[in-house]
Amino acid sequence: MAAVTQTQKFSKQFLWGFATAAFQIEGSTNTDGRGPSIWDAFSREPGRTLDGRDGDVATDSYRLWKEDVKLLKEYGVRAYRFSLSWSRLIPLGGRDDPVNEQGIAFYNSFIDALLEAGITPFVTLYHWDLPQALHDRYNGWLNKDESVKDYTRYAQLCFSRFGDRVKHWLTINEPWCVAILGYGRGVFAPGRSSDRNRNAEGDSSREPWIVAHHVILAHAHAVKAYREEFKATQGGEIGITLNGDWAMPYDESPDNVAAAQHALDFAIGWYADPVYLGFYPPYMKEVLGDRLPEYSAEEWAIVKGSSDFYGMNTYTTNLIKAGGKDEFQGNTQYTFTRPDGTQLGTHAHSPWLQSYPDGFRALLNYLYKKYQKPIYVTENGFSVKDESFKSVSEAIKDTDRVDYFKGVTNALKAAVFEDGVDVRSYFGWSLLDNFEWADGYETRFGVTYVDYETQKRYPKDSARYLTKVGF
Ligand code: GBH
Repeated sequence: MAAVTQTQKFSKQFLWGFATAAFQIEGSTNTDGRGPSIWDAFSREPGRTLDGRDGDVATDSYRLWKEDVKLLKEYGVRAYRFSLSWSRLIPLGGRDDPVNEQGIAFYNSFIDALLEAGITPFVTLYHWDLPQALHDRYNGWLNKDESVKDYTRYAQLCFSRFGDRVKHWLTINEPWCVAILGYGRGVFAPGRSSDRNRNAEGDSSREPWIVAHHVILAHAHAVKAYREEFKATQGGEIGITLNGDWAMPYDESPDNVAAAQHALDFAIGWYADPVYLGFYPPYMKEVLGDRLPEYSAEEWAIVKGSSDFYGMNTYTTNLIKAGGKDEFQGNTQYTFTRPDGTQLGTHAHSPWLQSYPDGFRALLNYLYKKYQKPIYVTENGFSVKDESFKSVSEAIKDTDRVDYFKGVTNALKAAVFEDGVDVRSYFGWSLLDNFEWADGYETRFGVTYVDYETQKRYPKDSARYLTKVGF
């Protein structure tokens, strides 16, 4: 691949910035009328997070949001991606439950401050924090009719209260994680799986596929409501955002080449094929049989075409070998070690993450060709190894993260300017170090270091680097 010069620039409309999610930064879980979410209780259970810490304070952004806006201004971003806490807006979550006006007021002030600073709000409706009351009431996402109706009403509330100013909506963040990590592996809230050492309830062979089926439907109904009731007057865009990493055959053997496609089918096609193409990947049907639920004709009509763009969260590339019994990976095996024993890239703190910029470019090309939609890169980032064990002055010299962003932004430019892929945003994950789910606070993804003792924020070199790229 030819080298690309840094002088090529994106258009003024290109939305670059950073991303966060409500539960990972807000804290104040019991303030101003917020109701509990499934992550509140889950993160407080002993053994659920690596460092035993929960989300009750996080980066304290519910209180310190003005500092976050100040940082965004300092970094010169054009856009900021954040999520709304459902249970802050509707504490009990349901369609007939009361709205919390204090929650509405909080996000109103926040959105207004962003706009005043010339920063475009890019809003996620659901980043994994289901209202606890809905889980207690009817088992949350396992209940199709109730969850679809309640989620749609929640989405409508957000469109009606914020849609005069918010023109970029994401329905669901990474449904793969909701289904597999929440209901398959049981490592994320609500913590359900077949593993009785880990979880008291659940069925890993069935629930993930059912939950995903319902989540897609809920997404599709929210989009339908937006298009029918809001789009004409508000003029915004709406879609889903999927996690998915590039999959490369371990070697050129036909089995491994086929396996790489199978890995993509289970990680991405599971959602993208229904939403953009109107069917489930045939390979998934082959593996899961009748455990993969079907939609009725009326449901397919709502699901197919239910995203205005492709929302892409990506972090790494995996080498794929055929075989193994991990159904969640489509019965393929993932590795970072090449046949000659070398590593694909630089190790992050997260065991599942290595840098590999060519994979980022390849994934953009694959998705654009297959789904033929403009792509919004809504998350991409790197956790530097052992960053939590360094002093602040050491940690902010985050060379591995700078190198990662250097590689990826060059790959992005190559995909856009050489390959002709239509990419419209780039959000680095994350504005701040924050609550990294089951990892607690030990794993840091921020371009800003957070000292959790004082809540002081320290820009890292990577923040400066992306500001300089400037897009
Ligand atoms: C994103 O997920 C999230 O949207 C964000 O909230 C999070 O903070 C960020 O990334 C960093 O982790 O080995 O089976 O457990 C990234 C997608 C998919 C990456 C699952 C980790 C682990 C698979 N994630 N993957 S497994």
